[in-house]
Amino acid sequence: TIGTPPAAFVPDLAGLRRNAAATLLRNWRGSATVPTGALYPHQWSWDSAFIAIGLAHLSPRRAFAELTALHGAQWGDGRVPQIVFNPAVPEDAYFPGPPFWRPLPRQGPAAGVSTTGLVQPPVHATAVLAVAERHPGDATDAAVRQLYPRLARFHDYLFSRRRVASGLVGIVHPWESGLDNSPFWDEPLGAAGADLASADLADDITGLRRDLRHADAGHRPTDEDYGRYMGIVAAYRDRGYADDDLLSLPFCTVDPLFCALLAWSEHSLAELARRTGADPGRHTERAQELAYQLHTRLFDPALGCYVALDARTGRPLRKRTVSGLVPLLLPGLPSGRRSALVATLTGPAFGLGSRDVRGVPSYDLTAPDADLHRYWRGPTWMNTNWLLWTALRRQGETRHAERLASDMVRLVADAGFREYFHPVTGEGLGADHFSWTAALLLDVLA
Ligand code: 9WN
Repeated sequence: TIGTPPAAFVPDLAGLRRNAAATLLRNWRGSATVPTGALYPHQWSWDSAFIAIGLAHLSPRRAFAELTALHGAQWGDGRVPQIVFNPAVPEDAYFPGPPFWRPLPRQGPAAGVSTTGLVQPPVHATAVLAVAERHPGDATDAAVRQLYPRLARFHDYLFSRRRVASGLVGIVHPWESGLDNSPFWDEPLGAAGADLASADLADDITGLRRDLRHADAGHRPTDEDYGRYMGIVAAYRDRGYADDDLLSLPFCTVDPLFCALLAWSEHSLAELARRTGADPGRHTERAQELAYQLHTRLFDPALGCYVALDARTGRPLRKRTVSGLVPLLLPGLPSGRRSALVATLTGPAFGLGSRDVRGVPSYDLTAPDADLHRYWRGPTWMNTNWLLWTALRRQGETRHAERLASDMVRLVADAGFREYFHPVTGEGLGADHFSWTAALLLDVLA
């Protein structure tokens, strides 16, 4: 009745935990977990790392199995692929499916294993360490001994083959950032578009896209984005996914989230090395060197966050995106950096703690081109929120961390285990039964 205050929000935490576990079970395919059944019917690299962090609360054996399966598709050159295709799924169930990525080169995966030729943000060593810390024992020691050399080879690949712009590590496709249609990539994609005009772009991109059968077109990247994504892959594929002369590729950028996760995971790798009797020193050194480059080259004091860099032109890509807040995870931030990032996080652009904003949006809410329904251009995502929640706790920002955790719980309690959420209304967007949403909620509720 009028005048009655709304009931206080009391989430059913036991029910949420049960449903999160059920979501992960539903998406398990025998050796790994799909991000969600229809839209993404294969194994994705950074999804599996987040999923393992959640599985650690249910079954450490399964958590290690998830990451072992992923690393079974590691390439000869060390790269851990963005997607491992499930041979039991029809090749046209996901676009672009296996045929588009062929031929895979000699330095690719083992014979009979089908993958893409890209990578995703390296959060895997951190996931392995998280599972290991929660479950000490012989089985964990054996899993760590098995996974450590593979994780180290992946990082070796990134540090040796993907180094661009004085020591920073680059990406060669928006898909490698994990934040595919982030506003960061508008400018470099626009420039690539001109070069790609004559490449083998499909005429009927809409007809080929499978995502549009499972999600609202207004929540997804556009056809124009897809055309460019395909052209950039084609250029990389046609040179055998070779990483020589990266700057001659149509797209080559440096992303703050990618570099911050690599530096963070390199610290995790140092701890995993210690546990296996290997030398942690080289990992710590690499982590510190990369963090130094990130802190000195990518922080934009006027925006109050880190920005990306177009490695081809040397131009900074000056936007406030959630990627630019993720370096808050790193130990040893330069003086004043923590408070600058927290001010941005809690200011009007991201609105953490404000009554009108749910979680941390993927893009600056005050930007004229923010689109609160469309993928990485505004909506709130559980994985980036989990990274920031972790960062806030590590930096001793307990009050903000608690507020973020309660926003995350409430979003899921209201809208379900959705892929992403409207940052103002909390409406669920994209796919449902989304694995990392379930996994990371389990971790927040632990
Ligand atoms: C391309 C699986 C993946 C996530 C990415 C997210 C989305 C794929 C797509 O889904 O990307 O990799 O087809 O749109 O952007 O971060 O890993 O959940």
